[in-house]
Amino acid sequence: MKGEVVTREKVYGSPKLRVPLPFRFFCPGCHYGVIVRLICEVLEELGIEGRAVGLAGVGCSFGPIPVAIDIDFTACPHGRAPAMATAIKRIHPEAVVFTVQGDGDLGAIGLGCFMNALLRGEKLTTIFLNNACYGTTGGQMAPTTILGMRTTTTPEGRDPRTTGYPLHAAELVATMKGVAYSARCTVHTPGNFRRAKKAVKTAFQKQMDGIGYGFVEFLSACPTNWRLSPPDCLKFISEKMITEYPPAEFKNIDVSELPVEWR
Ligand SMILES: Cc1ncc(C[n+]2csc(CCOP(=O)(O)OP(=O)(O)O)c2C)c(N)n1
Ligand code: SF4
Repeated sequence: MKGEVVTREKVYGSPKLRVPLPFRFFCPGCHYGVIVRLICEVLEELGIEGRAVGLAGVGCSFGPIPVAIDIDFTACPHGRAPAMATAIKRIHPEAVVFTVQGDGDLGAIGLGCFMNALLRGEKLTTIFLNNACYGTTGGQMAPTTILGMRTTTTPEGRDPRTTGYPLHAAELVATMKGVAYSARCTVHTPGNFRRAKKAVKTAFQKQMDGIGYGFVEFLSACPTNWRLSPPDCLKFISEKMITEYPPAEFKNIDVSELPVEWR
């Protein structure tokens, strides 16, 4: 009726851990903000705000993410988040320690550091941000750039004869014995957001249960360097990225499936 004031129950709001930041921290249409929200929701739902420790790699996550999530969070030298996370976890085994790393940070400069943390079977969780380029420095080719994709260093499109083949991190991680969980997700639709939340929760749970490393790869839009509008980025993810990088759970084991010597 005209003039009637309708009050509605609030059913969805910002997570308490999500520190409101000015828009300029991420470009419009970047999925990093969505992933930050997802991490906050998971930490709150697991009730681990007080013992979670985050470590961000160098990249677009470096500045904003440690201040956007209201927990103990620091940034690391390029590619070295798994080493810093290892030290923190071993000194404070009760802490729930996780890294947030881009594909340049984890898959290029930090690949050795990451691989060794996996080989050691550290009880850590890693959120891997795959936007198929180096976002911060101007959109250069990353190990995850898909074949034929134009970047500032592959202006004719990535050619495997000169730059090799893309890194399939979630599949690779799943082959390693110290790993308890490995999945690839996207946040480009609400349904995928929900599935991704479940994956991140499981990856944290594996660490909390002392089973092993938990890893979640995210396909993430970078409108600025892909030179696409935010809606076209969603199309690019659903038509191109997902073909190269299918979202799936590649490993999910419990204690009974660990190698005998590991239990
Ligand atoms: C030791 C070192 N080498 C190079 C750089 C320059 N650098 C800063 S960010 C970056 C790329 C980060 O790309 P990615 O990990 O994909 O993260 P994104 O920016 O896409 O989030 C590079 C090479 C640096 N800061 N430190
Ligand atoms: S450059 Fe790309 S990854 Fe970085 S904030 Fe902008 S859209 Fe996001």
